[in-house]
Formats: sequence, structure tokens, C-alpha cells
Amino acid sequence: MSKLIIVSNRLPINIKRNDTQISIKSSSGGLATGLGSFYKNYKSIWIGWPGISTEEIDKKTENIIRKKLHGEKCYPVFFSDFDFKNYYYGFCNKTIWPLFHYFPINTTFDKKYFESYKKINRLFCDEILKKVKEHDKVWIHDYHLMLLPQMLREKIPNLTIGFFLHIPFPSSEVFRLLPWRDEILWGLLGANLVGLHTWNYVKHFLNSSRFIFGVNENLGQISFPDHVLKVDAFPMGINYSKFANAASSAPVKKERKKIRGKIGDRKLILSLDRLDYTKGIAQRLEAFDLFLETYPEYKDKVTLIVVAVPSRTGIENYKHLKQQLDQLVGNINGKYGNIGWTPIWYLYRSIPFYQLVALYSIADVALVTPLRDGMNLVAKEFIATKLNGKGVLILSETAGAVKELGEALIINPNNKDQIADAIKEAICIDDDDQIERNVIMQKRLLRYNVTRWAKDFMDKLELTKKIECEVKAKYLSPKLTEDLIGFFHEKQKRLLFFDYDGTLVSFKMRPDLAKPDDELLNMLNNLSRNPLNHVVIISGRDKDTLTKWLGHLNLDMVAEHGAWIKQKNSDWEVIEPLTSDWKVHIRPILELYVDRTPGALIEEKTFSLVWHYRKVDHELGPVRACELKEALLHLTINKNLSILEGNKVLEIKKSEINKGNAAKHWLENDNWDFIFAIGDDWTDEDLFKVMPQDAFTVKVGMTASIAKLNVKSVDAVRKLIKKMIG
Ligand code: GDG
Repeated sequence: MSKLIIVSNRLPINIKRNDTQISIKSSSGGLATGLGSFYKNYKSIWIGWPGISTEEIDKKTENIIRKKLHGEKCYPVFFSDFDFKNYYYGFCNKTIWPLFHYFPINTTFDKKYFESYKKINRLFCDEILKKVKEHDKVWIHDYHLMLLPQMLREKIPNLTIGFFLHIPFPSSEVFRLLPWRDEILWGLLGANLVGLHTWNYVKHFLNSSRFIFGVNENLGQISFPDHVLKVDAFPMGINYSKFANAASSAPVKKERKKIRGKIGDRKLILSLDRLDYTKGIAQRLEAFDLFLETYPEYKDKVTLIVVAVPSRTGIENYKHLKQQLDQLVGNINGKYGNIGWTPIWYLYRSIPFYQLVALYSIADVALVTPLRDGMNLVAKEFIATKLNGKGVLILSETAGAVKELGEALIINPNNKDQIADAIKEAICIDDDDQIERNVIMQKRLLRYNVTRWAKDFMDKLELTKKIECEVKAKYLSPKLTEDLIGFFHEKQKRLLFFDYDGTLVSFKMRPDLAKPDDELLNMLNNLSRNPLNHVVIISGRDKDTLTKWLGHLNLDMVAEHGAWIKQKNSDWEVIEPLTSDWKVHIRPILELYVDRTPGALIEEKTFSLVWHYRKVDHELGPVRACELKEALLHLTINKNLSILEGNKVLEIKKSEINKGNAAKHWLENDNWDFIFAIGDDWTDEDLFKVMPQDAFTVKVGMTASIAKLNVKSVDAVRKLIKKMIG
């Protein structure tokens, strides 16, 4: 039976030590709860850092810890203080955290931090390799371990690897600032599933992949030679019933009573987060100051409770923020407070769960105004505790949670006037309105809770792996290759179709570099010189280019996806009489889209017009291509034209021109005893379609196809040709 290996920077446990005793307590964080059902029931283990460095313990203690963790199905990765400093405080929290939250100005780019990050990712990889079997599933969490998917893929190519990022994936304009962007992105692309909180982050991730590696995707699916990757949104939920049930529990009721006794009938506003500059706590306090200044009638009528949980206290920015908050709270309390009223109650510590729920459930207003937040679970937890439906959430438009909590009062966290007005509005909203908004949000949060989230992710991971397996099942294995080649050599009259770009040469993203190299020319020469072989190159390229590159060889050629054919020793000819009079109607539209789209250009082939957008901005190009397609639609239908969508091109041509029709020219004119066709993109599907039952059709790459077989890459195609040559 396969097992699930969960990997995160921190194990879901806390180690307590006194002089003689070591005890281990499992933590009840969101992730641990969400994965709980898998972790406990499924055969699973968890790998992560136990929260203790190698310097803090001797070998004997380390062994005791390992043993105790084993009992909890946890396996520790230990590292030194030095590595922890450079990896965790350094690369994770001084580089990735600020950059991914759109604080490039707070970002440190330091090579030694990245070196430590690599080293620690490698340590995790080694630990996983000790435990993992090929059929296991690995689910890696968060920005601390972004190199890990590819590291594992290199060691075990068939492994099922999921990755979830808990923070935003920034716009490609921000991501590209990272000096190690290639390594980080490449690391993530090694997974089978990359999960992000929102669709926007998915878009950003795909844009960066396109921009940096020229990766093409189809509905978030990317095919690599050895694996399939899906990128999708999974908005993390909460343990809804845990919060809802706790709200009516005895300790929480008691705590609420205590709080109410202290604040009287004042409105209670809650601010609760880890102390982090991304959470917008300082801006929130300034907005509260502005609220009291703008609406002085609320003096002595409201209390703001600020809980700031200490976090990453070893980092300068966090120390400064703490000082700033201390000062702001002091100023506001000094400015407005009186003997009987302190406007802000400030707690700089973590509070126990029952107190947390008491605060959520008693608060009239929650101020959740992060400057940037991957999701923000506090907003969701607040809503879950509102058993009578009353309470108002003020939520930042830059938190991932806003996508599911659209009924909240939505604010721009940098707009203090807007936040001050929202506080006033929240206090005044009538009960029915509050209930109506909250009930809708509660239903949504109850349905997509943290267990659903985890299950959804695992289901999608399995589905992606299934798609990969279906493609791999058709792989030309060494055994199948031997059979095919054996069969090939037995036959005397062989017809061989080869697509060119993406099949014989790999410069798919740079067609200008796709000129045949010496190895290819030699191979084609040897293959086509054998009188038993009849070789046809079947391509979308124009006839002049094909003549220039391959015209000296003893082979046949098809150009412009089937408009032209050339047989050895004769000239190019059109398959059937074709007209080009339609071009005068189409060209002006293409020209308009060239004028509007910097970098676009038109290529005229004899029987087609091509609109290229390879040099257009990577986000604009596909948008303009869609618009252009739409604009051409009714014209092309009337004139029996079709629009081919190729690699950064739209090609308009007569519908009857396709590779399948062209191939019939050879198929129908002779008796072949071995037929072979190979290609990599969807124009080759037309070719595969017309092949007889006993033909060998081969797709290059990991995408679905009607071809009977798949090979991974151009390299594999060339190896196959070498075997045909013998
Ligand atoms: C990262 C992303 C994303 C807070 N104070 C206390 C306490 N908490 C608990 C809350 C909540 C959790 O901590 C905080 O979660 P958030 O989502 O708000 O924020 P991050 O810690 O920054 O988490 C974030 C999340 O990962 C999940 O993917 O949503 O965007 O930054 O559950 O209840 N719990 C207790 N006492 C406290 O004082 N007991």
C-alpha cells in the first residue's frame, strides 16, 4: 500500500524539555487539522524540523526525540543554528517572504542565504529519500521548500509530488526581480500539482513560467518530458465546526462574560494577527486614530483589542515594527483615553484557544486589513464563531480570503479614510443586514472547510497522476522500441512521415534557431538513401525554407501544413487548385492587429496568412490573439477558411489544407508494408487520423493524442531514427 508523506518546514508538534524529561505535544494548527484525516487514517508520515537545533541537544537527546517523534509518525530534519539563521531568517523570511508579499524594498538578496536554502532543501530531500517508495505520494508545503519538488523528481522520476504555497505567488513583474528565479521556478515545476490559494496566484505562476521558461500550458496543465504538472487554485478553509462548537462551550462563555464585564456596553473591535509588517497593523492603528478624530462621538463608545502574536523576532524589520506599534498604541491611548476608558487594549503574546474564540465571538467588528496576505484564516474563523449571525468583518482587498468573503466590508488597506469610514459603517449596520451577509459566508466556509480543501488537493493530485499514467502507458518503452525496430527491419517498403519543428528539432520557442544541425542532416541522409525507405518531411513551414534546409536530400516534402508537396526529382506542386483571393479580405484585419500590438508581424505564405506574436508582451499576445480570432470568425466561416492556432501564431488557410489530406497523396498511391508517422502538435493529429489501422503513429511529448504511442522528446526521436538506420 502506498503512503502519504507530508513535508513542511515545521513538524506539527511542540517539544517541551525540562532537565530530565522530554515531552512531545501535537500542535493544533490549521494545517495539522486539515491534514488530520489523511495523516491519522491514511498510511502517512510527516517530515519536518522539530523546532530544536543540533547545538541545543547532544546525540543521546536527539535519539530520544527521534524515538518519541516516531510514535507520532513524525520524522525530524535537524539543522544547525548557522544554517537555520541563513535559511529560515535569511532566504525564507528576508528574501522570499517580503518579495512574494510585494515588499521588494524590504527584500535582501544575498547569495549565502540562497546557498543555505539549497542545502536545507537538500537535507529534506535526503530524509525523504530514506523513507519514500516510488508509488508513495509526497505533499510539500510552503515557501521554505520550493526547490524540493525538482530535487525529488530527479531522484525518482515517477514519484507523485504535490506542492502547496500558503503565501501569494506574486505578479511575474515582481517575481522576475529574484536573482534565483530560474532555480526557484524550476524547483516548483518538478511537482505534479502546484496548489495556490487563488486564481490570481495561479495566473501569476503560469505567467512567470511562460516568461522565464517559455512553458506552454493548457487549462493550467503543463507537459514535461517525464511528468505532467497541473497548477490550480485551492482556497484553504478552516476547521469550521471546531470554531463554531467552541463558541458555545462553557470556558468560552465564561471568558466572554469576563470581557463584557470589563468593556461594558462599548462596541468591541478586534485586531488579531502575527506581528508582521504584511498584516498592516500599523496602518490599521493609524486608521483607528483617524476614526476617533473624524467621528469624536464614538469616543468612550468603542474599544479596540489588538492581539499581536510575536513572530520572527530575530529579524530587524520585525523588531522595528514592534517598537512602532508600542509607540502608536501609547500615542492613541494618551491622545483619546480617560480615567475610565482605554481606547486600545494591547496584548503582545499568543493567547489560548478559548480566549481566541471568546474574542472572535464577542467582537462586533473584526478589522482584518493586511497589506498582502496569501489567504488569511483569521477572517474565516471570526465568521465561523458568529452563532447568532451578528458581527461585521472589515476585510482587505489584498487578502486571498476576499475572493470567498465578498459580503464583508471590503477596503484598500492603504486608504486610512476608507478604513475609518468602514469602522463607522460597521458599527451602524443593522442586525438584519449583518446576519444576511454572515449567513451567506458561513454556508460557504462550512462547505469548503479545511478537510474538503485537503481532499480536493489530494483528489486533483491523483487525477493529474492518472493523466500522466495514461500518457506514459503509451510510451515507447525499450521493449516496444525493440519490437518496432525489429518489425521495421523485416519490411521492404516503408513509408515514414516526420513533422519538423518540435519533432526533429527542439527549438519550439525560437523557430528562428531551428535550422537543421549536422547530426540531423546526416541521419536524414542515411535514412532516405536506403531504397527500402520512403521519407516524407511534413511541416507547416514555407516551401522555400524547407528547400533551403533539406532540398538536397533524397526525400519528399510537404510545406504549409499540406498546401504544397514536393516529390524527389520534381518541383513543388499544389495538391489541388487553391485560390488566394480571400487574402485581400483578411489581410486588413491582421494589419490592424499588427498596428495595435507592438512586436506582432504578418507572414504571407502562398496559401495562408500568418499572424505571429512571439515577440509580443507575453500577457498581451494571447489576449490579442483571442480578440483577433473573434474578429475573424464570421469572415473565415463564410469563405471556408480555418484558423490554425500554433505556437505563438494564428494561421489562416483554406479548410481543405491539412497534413492528413496531404499524406493521402502517398498513402493512396502505393502499397506499403510499414507506415510510420510522428509529430508533436495538434496539426499532426490530422496526420494521425488518416493513417491506416496497422500504421505506427507516435506523438512527441506528454500530451494526449490519438497517436498510438508517445516518446518523450526530440532526443528520443533521434535515438529512434538511429535505430532505424541500424
Ligand atoms: C500563512 C499565510 C494563510 C493567531 N493568533 C493566535 C492564534 N492564531 C491563529 C489563527 C489562525 C492562524 O493563527 C493565523 O493564520 P493566518 O492565515 O491569519 O496567517 P499566517 O500565520 O500568516 O499564515 C496566510 C495561512 O498561512 C494558511 O495558508 O492564510 O495568508 O500568511 O488560524 O487562529 N491562535 C491562538 N492564539 C493566538 O494568539 N490559539
